[in-house]
Amino acid sequence: MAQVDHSRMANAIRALAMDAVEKAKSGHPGLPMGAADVATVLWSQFLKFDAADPHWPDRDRFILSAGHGSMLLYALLYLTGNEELTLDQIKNFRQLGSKTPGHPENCITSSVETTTGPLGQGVASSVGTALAERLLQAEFGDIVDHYTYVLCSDGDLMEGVSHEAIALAGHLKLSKLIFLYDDNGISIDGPLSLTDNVDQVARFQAHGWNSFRIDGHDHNAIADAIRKAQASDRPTMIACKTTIGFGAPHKAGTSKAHGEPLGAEELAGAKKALGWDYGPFEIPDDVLSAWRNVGKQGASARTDWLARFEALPADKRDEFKRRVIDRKRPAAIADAIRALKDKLVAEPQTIATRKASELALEALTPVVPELLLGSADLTPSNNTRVKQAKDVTPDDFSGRYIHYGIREMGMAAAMNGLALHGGFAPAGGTFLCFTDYARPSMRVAALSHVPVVYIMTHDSIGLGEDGPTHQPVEHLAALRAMPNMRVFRPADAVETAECWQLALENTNGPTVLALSRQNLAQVRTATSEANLSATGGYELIPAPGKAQVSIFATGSEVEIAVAAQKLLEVQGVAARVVSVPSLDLLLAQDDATRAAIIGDAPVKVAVEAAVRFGWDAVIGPDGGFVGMTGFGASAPAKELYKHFGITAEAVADAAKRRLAA
Ligand SMILES: Cc1ncc(C[n+]2csc(CCOP(=O)(O)OP(=O)(O)O)c2C)c(N)n1
Ligand SMILES: [Mg+2]
Repeated sequence: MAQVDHSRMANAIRALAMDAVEKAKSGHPGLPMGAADVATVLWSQFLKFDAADPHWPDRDRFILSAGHGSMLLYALLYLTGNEELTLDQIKNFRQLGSKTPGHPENCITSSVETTTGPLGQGVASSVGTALAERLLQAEFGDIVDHYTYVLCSDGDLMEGVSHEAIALAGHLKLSKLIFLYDDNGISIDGPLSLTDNVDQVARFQAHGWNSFRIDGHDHNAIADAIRKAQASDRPTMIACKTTIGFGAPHKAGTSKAHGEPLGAEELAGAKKALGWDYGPFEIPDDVLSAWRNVGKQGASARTDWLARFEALPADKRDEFKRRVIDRKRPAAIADAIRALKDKLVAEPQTIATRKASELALEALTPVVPELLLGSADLTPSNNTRVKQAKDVTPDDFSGRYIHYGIREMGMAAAMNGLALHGGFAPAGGTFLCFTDYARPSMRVAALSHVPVVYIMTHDSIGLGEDGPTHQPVEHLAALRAMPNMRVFRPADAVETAECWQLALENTNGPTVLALSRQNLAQVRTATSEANLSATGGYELIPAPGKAQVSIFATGSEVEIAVAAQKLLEVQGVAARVVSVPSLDLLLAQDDATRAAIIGDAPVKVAVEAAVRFGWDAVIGPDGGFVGMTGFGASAPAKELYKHFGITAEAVADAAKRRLAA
């Protein structure tokens, strides 16, 4: 077979990127053109993959953190013979229904490892990807043995989350994590010198990485650098000096190459300069077949791997298959939760729901080995650490507890990488208020259907003395507004157990558990086979007779609703209480189910120690709402509830005023 020159292979990427962006009349040609040499060396000489099975569990992961350069990834997938990424898909770049959306989305294109586009997210999630590899190797041995490569840009490294990510990776000595930094000195506004003069190589070294600079167009230098990175005992960042839009006669090296079609003339000039004498989307046979061979290079490694996998003891093999390949949760979750509920009904507990969450985790840990707990430095407050959990350390990856440090977004992004890698159900904690710090990664999880659990404690003014900086008021509404983000706020220990079951059984997206700091009476005192929280809401207390009032409440305010119901009963008003552990899940029920739960009492009142936003869907614009209208204050919790008027009396009054109207 005739050898095809490296630069012709790289030019195939450049040409496809130019042509696809030109046809779509939008997109980013600059990065694929600049990073084509780096990508060609990596994919043709190092990346362990088999295009025939893009989901082979032990493939090297390639994460394009600079998602705007998506055509680089699509070109590589097409050229190497990935069946999903046909030439037609490239021609349909950025069109509705294509496998080639503007930025890579793992839930649209199954061969894309992770959704990127918000700069920094790929860099940060890759820490979880590389960590998953270490953890699984500690558990399953050498059937897990791969690298995680990240192609990142100036923007990725300017984003704050990159700090959290590289600090965590450096601390954990994730030596199989390799960053290829597209060091082109250009961002949208112009040369980087407008805004930044960080010495990135020194910065990474300060974070415990191995890092150095190379010429990103010199394929021998690139190959040497990757070999050095592979041999390192630390994660490695290779700063690859490149020219954005390499080959474009006027736009190369300028921000004009970043994010718009080159235009017919510039495109023709670039092809001429690159010696690429072919029409739009045309790849000459020799180049295509060289790339197709790259796609087949990993076939024998995969066959070997399959043989080693088959030779594993049956229980290990089945467990690996369940967790990493089929990604199914254990059936034993339901039994463990039912047993816990029975125990709680037999011996009711007045405890904070954060403590109830710990009880649920104690029950779940033995039956859900993929559960990977952790906290952003609030372990004793979040109650995330169960007795069984051992810490993960740089020298021992056999543990199941991660101290993420004070890095909320870094944690949430790493959890995305851990879950997407396969093998783990990550669950990480912080205060509910600090979901703001994690939100960009939480949004990526929701958008790209990543099953992770956020253990968010201190969920209202009920946290008390820490005051308004720590008291969430708008967070529940904000999280409920996010599509595919499930939000639970359980009322007691029984509901907390039910919500944990629902969180772990939801493999289609992320879940927030909003948990109280303060103790709550157990309102669920009867045994129930069924998971009552599964419809988002249910009638906790029926009205004595025909209901005149429905009271809706979540979490810590359910006991207030229960007290209000009693007050009203004494005054001759028949009220029912509906517990709503998940408002979003209730609203997502079919019309009949939702209507039955909401009921037809003429007066509706909701109570939640948060803002009203979102509740009108249940109580209507004229319904009564008892909650917060502004920020909280620093004082003991009980005083705050009185001060802000979140009391049983206020709920009963709101109902009576409406009955009288
Ligand atoms: C969080 C976030 N902020 C802003 C953007 C918009 N954006 C896309 S690329 C980019 C910067 C481009 O510079 P660089 O990362 O160096 O990429 P290059 O132009 O070199 O390809 C920006 C600001 C984004 N995608 N994500
Ligand atoms: Mg740049």
